[in-house]
Amino acid sequence: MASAATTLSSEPKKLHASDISSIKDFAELNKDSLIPSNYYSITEPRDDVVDELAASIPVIDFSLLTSGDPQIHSKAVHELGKACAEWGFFMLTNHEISENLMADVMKKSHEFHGMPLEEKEEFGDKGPFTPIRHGTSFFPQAEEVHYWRDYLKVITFPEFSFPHKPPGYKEVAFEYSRKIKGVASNLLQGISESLGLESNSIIDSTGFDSGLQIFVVNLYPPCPQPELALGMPPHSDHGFFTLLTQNGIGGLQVKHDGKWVNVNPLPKSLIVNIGDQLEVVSNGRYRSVLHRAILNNRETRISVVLANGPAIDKEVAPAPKLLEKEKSLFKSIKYQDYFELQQKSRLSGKGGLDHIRINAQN
Ligand SMILES: O=C(O)CCC(=O)C(=O)O
Repeated sequence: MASAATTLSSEPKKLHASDISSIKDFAELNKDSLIPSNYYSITEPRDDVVDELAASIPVIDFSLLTSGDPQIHSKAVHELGKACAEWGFFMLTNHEISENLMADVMKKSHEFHGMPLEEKEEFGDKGPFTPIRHGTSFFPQAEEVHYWRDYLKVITFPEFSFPHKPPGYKEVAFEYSRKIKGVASNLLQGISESLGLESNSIIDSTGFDSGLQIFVVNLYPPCPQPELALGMPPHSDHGFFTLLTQNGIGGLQVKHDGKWVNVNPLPKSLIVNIGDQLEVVSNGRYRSVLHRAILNNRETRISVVLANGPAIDKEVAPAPKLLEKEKSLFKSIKYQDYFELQQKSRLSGKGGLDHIRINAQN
């Protein structure tokens, strides 16, 4: 069995990710080596990336969305709907989550991944519904190609779980998870209104108040050949939307009009991307956005990503009011079943949604 201390020769070798428990440890020991050939995951040409569009990424001001002034509120709802329809992606400013809390979450997340592997062994990934999972790549045992990231994934809602170390992590994570849930709830109300539905319509029909929240902490170590590998492949997220913050190091790209756009978040903002369940309830009006994580060869990148979705036992379908004048584009499916489906097909873009799409001919 190859250990993290394996030294690569000048020829790229194939190295099974199940033999690497942490790409961070592997990268630290193999700084100047070629990466294993089964980490080659960039298949599209680099000129698919456009920088001109980065400045056009929509910005939503949370304080306007939650304003008590009906005019200000409805203008913000309109902007939110436009961002969801045109990009499926936006930056959220003035969201009321303190800078200190965000900094604490990032610091503790760094400390978690920095602990020796033996300290993290008890959290080893044992499957999608295990409350706490630490691992590398996405699902190494089932992949042909692996991804240059380590992760911690924790179910933080409806029940809160969290690693008991490093000290203080659980406490800041609890506070952050609850604050994000509040922001997500307000966003979902605004999104309902933007679709012409009652403010609480999606929240009530999908059991959002006891909905699944997954707290993901991705670590992407420097990669000696960032032009060949990815931290995460193009994918959409399974829930309603995901709120992301990072440690100041770029790497997220979103697909817009067929091109990859680099995301350079505004200071203190949260990055929000629309997930598959919102595409379903909005009957395709708000499409989930493809995104991926690219790498660099200098600095470690950390992203803290909170996915917020329906209650796992709820059947999710397009909102009935939207179907008064149009055909349903999706079959209804229990969120738990969708989540499992999406985990299996995640590495193929929006493969999860393809399973429940109703063909136009039907
Ligand atoms: O780290 C990033 O920028 C992307 C993370 C992501 O897409 C995910 O965790 O699903």
